[in-house]
Amino acid sequence: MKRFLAHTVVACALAGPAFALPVFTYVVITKDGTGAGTVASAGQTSCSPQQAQCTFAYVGSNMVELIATPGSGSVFVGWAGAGCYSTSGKVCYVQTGDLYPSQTKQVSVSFARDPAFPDFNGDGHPDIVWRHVPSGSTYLWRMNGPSLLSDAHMAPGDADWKIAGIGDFNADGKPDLVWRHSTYGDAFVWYMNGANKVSDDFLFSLPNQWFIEAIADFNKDGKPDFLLRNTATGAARVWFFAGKTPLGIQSLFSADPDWTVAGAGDFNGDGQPDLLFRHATAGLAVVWFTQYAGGTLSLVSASSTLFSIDPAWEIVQVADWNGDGSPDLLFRNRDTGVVILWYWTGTTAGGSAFVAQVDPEWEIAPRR
Ligand SMILES: [Ca+2]
Ligand SMILES: [Ca+2]
Ligand SMILES: [Ca+2]
Ligand SMILES: [Ca+2]
Repeated sequence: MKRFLAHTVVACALAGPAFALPVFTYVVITKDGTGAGTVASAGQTSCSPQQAQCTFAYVGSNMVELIATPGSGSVFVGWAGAGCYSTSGKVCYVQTGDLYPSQTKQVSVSFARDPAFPDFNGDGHPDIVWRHVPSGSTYLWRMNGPSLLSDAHMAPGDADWKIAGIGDFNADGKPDLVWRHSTYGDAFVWYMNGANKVSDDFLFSLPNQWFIEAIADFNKDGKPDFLLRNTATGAARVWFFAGKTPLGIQSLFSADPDWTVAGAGDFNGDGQPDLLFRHATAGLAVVWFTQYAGGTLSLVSASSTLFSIDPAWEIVQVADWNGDGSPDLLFRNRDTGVVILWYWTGTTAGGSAFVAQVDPEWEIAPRR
């Protein structure tokens, strides 16, 4: 036996002065849900969005952190499995063992597709929908970050019909357009395949003083919901939908109508869309974090002021443009037509990029 070991690689390991069998904790990470994301851990190769399962190996008796980050167009849902000693938001803590034999711990992480993500060609990058205000004609810009890839005509349009929202209402992974009649308040959804209309459905009819301020999945059922705001009173209601079918409606807040919701996005990374408020004349911006519990959506706390800039710079889209799991802000100067992308990590500002300058006769949809 001794002679046999002497001729193997194993013998080298066994012959060392600190004789010990290496003991590992293998953490098997399984990903589920309709979305995608990465899992990373200090000193380990990360688990890419394409991998459905990964295994990390750890030595020793430690508490290690697994950090989940949703990919573009996805949101983090949660951790499960006996392998997590505890969890804190997107982090799962795993206690590694030091007793022979090596052990395996199972955890699973779930990511869901964000039904409000405006990616029309499925490349993981948000795109821009332009509407010519005088004629209603609509074009798609397929984007790669701030760079235009290609464009396509979407709809001949009608000046009376405005695009009031973008969201995936038939759960085929492709964003659809919500149209609203500017006089009668009727709302229809156009199911889209990229830039092409496939079919449509009636959604609702409400007086136009109730306008659609944001579309997001507020109750985490994977289906887009409406944030409706009364222009006169500032009252806000959330109307949950299952595709084209209305579910319950609830009050959310009432605020000075000068405080508008510029968009919804998950600014604290808990998977729940938050509301970005902007003051129409002062230009201040603040995030209110939301929580959905017991069948009710509520605003739980506010961030400090994100920025205060000239309100001529309007926020026209809130979406993750660089794939780091945190929403970024697309700004448009209503006077010059310049479009700028401003990257954010949560509520911390990052760099910016010039996108385009387009005649202000063209608006970035949706607009009120
Ligand atoms: Ca769709
Ligand atoms: Ca929903
Ligand atoms: Ca959130
Ligand atoms: Ca981002």
